[in-house]
Amino acid sequence: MRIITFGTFDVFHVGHVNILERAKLHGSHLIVGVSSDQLNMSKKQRYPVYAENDRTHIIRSLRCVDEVFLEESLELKAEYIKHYNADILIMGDDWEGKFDHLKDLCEVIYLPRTPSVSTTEIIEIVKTH
Ligand code: C2G
Repeated sequence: MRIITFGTFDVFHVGHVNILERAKLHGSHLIVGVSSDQLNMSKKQRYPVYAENDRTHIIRSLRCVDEVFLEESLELKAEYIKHYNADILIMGDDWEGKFDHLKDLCEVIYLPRTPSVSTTEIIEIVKTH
């Protein structure tokens, strides 16, 4: 089974590694679409802390990850799923229901997020230290 997942993975943390490792358990090949800097700018009105080349480099270095590409637009999920021949789309449950329209293309699974860790919170902690 070929698994695909998406994310910014900015200021990489244990919640990110948990979802990638758990996603990999559903198949044999894990493909990760890393959101581009430009996509983040349009989505969150700010650039990520780590630039896209560094974020893709980190994700590519993980043992559980087989393939990495840059996600240029949120609207291209169907195209990415077809292009990479994915059987299952896996996302954290903060996206619950958001990708159900892709169920005619592949299986869609939402996994529970790791509690109490987020990039926003890490940035706040670092700021106040
Ligand atoms: N995640 C998690 N637990 C956390 C934090 C994040 O399981 N404590 C998961 C999210 O649910 C997501 C993945 O890690 O599946 C990446 O999270 P983000 O980098 O926050 O991704 P996001 O900015 O939501 O980008 O096309 C969709 C977007 O690219 C997703």
